[in-house]
Amino acid sequence: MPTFRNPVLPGCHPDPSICRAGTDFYLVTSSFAYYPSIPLFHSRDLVEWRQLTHVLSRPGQLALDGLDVSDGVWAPTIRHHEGTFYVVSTLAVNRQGHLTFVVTADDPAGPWSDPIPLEAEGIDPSLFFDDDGRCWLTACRDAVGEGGPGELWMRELDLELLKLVGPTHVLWHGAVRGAWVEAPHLYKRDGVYHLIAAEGGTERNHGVTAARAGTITGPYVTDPRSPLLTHRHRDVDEPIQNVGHADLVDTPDGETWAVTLGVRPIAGTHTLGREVFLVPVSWTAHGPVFAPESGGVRLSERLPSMATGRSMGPSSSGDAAPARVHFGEQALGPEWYSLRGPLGDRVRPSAGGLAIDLGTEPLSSTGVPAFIARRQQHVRCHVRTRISFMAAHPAEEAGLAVFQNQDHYATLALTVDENGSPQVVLTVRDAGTDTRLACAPVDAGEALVAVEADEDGYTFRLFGDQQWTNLATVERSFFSTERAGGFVGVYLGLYGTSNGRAGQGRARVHWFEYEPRG
Ligand code: 6LW
Repeated sequence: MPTFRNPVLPGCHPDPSICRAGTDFYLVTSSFAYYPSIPLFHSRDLVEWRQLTHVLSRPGQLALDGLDVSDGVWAPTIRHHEGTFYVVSTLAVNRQGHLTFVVTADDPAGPWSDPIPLEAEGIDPSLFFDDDGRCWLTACRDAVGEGGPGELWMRELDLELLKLVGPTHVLWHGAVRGAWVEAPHLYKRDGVYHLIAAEGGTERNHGVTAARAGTITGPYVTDPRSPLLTHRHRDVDEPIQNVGHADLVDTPDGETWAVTLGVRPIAGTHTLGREVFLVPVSWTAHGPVFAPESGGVRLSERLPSMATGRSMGPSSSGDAAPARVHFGEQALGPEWYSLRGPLGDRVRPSAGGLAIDLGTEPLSSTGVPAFIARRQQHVRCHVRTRISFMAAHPAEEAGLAVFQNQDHYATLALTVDENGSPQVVLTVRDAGTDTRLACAPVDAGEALVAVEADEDGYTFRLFGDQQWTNLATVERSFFSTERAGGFVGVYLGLYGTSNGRAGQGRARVHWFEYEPRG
């Protein structure tokens, strides 16, 4: 039987939502404090995904400044209705305030509108278009009167005004009250409204639960088969864990598939973040059945029927990324992000390579440091880069970063010592405290540096005297989400900072290479 490899989107792509327009599928994921916001992918077969654009990519559309990396844009939903694409999402502000918004586009490749705020409480908004043309927004909020998890509610969205109207309908409190019911999506099948949700929190207890009703406003009755999909009961050594937060789509030839998030831990920790897995769904009189043959999410899954007969690549989309980027004058690809806002000219491709004007803000700031990064998408991979930089002061540095969040990362940077001699320094920041792990002299402000990652650790390397030297290895679990906290996986990138000093330092990155290793 022809198969494909899961995850279909490797690396940090949590909270997937999917829709179909004709024979085209579109998928969006959370982007947190990374900028641009809300990556949007296109596929014709559900397996091979190509990034089309970002939904929010103009300066000033969202205020991400000051936010923790795991705050920002959470759990967008994408829907297509009568020629218009809609994305609803939430801006999480220091995990306390939540601002829900909607954006629209005629073409998913853009332009997308500016965000229009909606008076919606809570997180994880979704849209459902009923047969009568009315649109309903569902979302999750703290249970009223309980101040805790969780309650799914619904209100009508006036599509002309893009405004919530009419009363709030409380739909459901989950299969287990108090188990963090969130990520609601509503579907209608054979006259029955099916509400599916995530429950159990986005860690080991995560799962997909369901309820159903004969009328849209309810009452919703818990599907006694809940959880419909979970790996919480599985051995901790299973390759895929924490599955949940699913969205369903029907193919033109009548199959249903779910996209869901999951992680691939090693010895109990994961570094790649929550990734997108594709799961077959069948329908019975009781509702959707996830993974009817295997009962769970698999690394190797049967191809969607519309994809059989097409020649599929050996593995999933993430492996198609270009290995070495030379940073000519053309714009950076969509796989590159900054933190909390655009960098303007501060980091720019140029004929001589990527020019990084040192920012005063360090990577530990919650502003917009001079930093660009891409997701780590393979446990076994390496990054290499050649950087020229002559620091004017030991506080100035530029180099490679393995980044989890502003309190938890490692840098391998070119700088100078107290005597002004160039050196490469490896520093680890753990829960906000910096520790220098290694340093080595280099010639005249130029270095070839690398990080090699595998199941055990991240080895930081320096090239000199015709060979690579290992400076130190940081254990892999240090960079895990379990250790760092929050909702994201590792990003690998390039940065330059003067650590608060005034100055005009500029680093030049000749090339950057990201390559999976077998
Ligand atoms: C997302 C929500 C969640 O909105 O994490 O734990 C949030 N659950 O569903 C960010 O991914």
